[in-house]
Amino acid sequence: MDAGSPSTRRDEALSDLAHVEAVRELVSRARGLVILTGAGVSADSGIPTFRSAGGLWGRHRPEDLATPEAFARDPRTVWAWYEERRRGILRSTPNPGHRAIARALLHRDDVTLVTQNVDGLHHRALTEVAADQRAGSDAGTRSGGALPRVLELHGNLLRSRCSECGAVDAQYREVDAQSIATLPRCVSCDGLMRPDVVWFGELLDQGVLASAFEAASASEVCVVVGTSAVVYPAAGIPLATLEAGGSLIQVNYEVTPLTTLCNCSLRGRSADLLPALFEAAREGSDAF
Ligand code: BV8
Ligand code: ZN
Repeated sequence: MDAGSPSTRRDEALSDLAHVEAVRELVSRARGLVILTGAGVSADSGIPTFRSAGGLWGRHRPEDLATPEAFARDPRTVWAWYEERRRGILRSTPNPGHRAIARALLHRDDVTLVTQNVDGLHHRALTEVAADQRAGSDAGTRSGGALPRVLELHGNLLRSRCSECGAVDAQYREVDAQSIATLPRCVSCDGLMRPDVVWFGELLDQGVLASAFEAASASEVCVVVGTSAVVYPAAGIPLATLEAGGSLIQVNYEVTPLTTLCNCSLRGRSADLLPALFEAAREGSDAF
């Protein structure tokens, strides 16, 4: 599947693994690769998504829980919902899709990972795969050195932040959301702590966002994995690659607003498709 001009851009709903060959060449030879992930990449780790069947927003309205107004109105309920999600994250482990992305990042320094996810699983996968590579149990070329940066657009759920002075606690501490009195408070100013995530109506970290768009505009290929592509400004990142003349590959088992803009849309579970898509990185081949 060549990079293709807009006229060849179409939703080639290539089913599953049988077609991953067609795009592996495009991905492994791209000069600059940006990977944007959403909740779907963590679904195979047992973490509920937001909008697909059985997702979090099916049972709750985002406006009721993931906004500063909701937290001001009822911090106990918001913390109870987030603490349930945090415990789920602590019980989960990175899946083969996270590890495949980690290998790609460790294998080449012109790969940028941008995630909407707040579960920290990409960083855990990077830590695990890098350790395996150092121990020699996982092929790959990167030895030692700092881990590649993960651009977390929407923050990280295992961190908390003071709603008054902004002090961040990077350590996960179990939250007892039984009553207002048991909610966590800031050690510096005694302000109420909140989950360190970006809520609807809140600005993203402008430095992180600028880095994400810069990488997207400089990449020949953007691979979008497991996102319904409805939340902005994150959903604008793949468009930056397209606008700069690059190609768009989607990995999702549903159609999304990006599908018709893709050079190709691989339909299936990311835990199955990503190891095949980034296989070259696993074998340590030069191509990738
Ligand atoms: C802002 C953190 C401005 C909290 C989240 C109209 C147009 C444009 C924008 C807006 C608009 N109206 C309102 C806005 C702004 C709003 C927005 O985009 N709303 C949308 C809903 C219309 N955006 C904002 O508010 C952003 N801030 O714009 O500020 C501003 C300006 C001035 C002053 C102040 C502010 C902030 C947005 C961030 C919100 N926070 N999360 C938390 O997690 O609780 S968003 C939340 O949605 C998560 O981060 C999640 O990652 C993200 C996106 O969802 P997805 O990741 O895509 O997940 P989803 O379930 O939707 O889809 C999963 C997909 O995976 C599906 O397609 C499914 O098929 C697929 N899948 C499932 N399993 C698998 C799979 N695929 C492959 N394999 C599988 N196994
Ligand atoms: Zn404080």
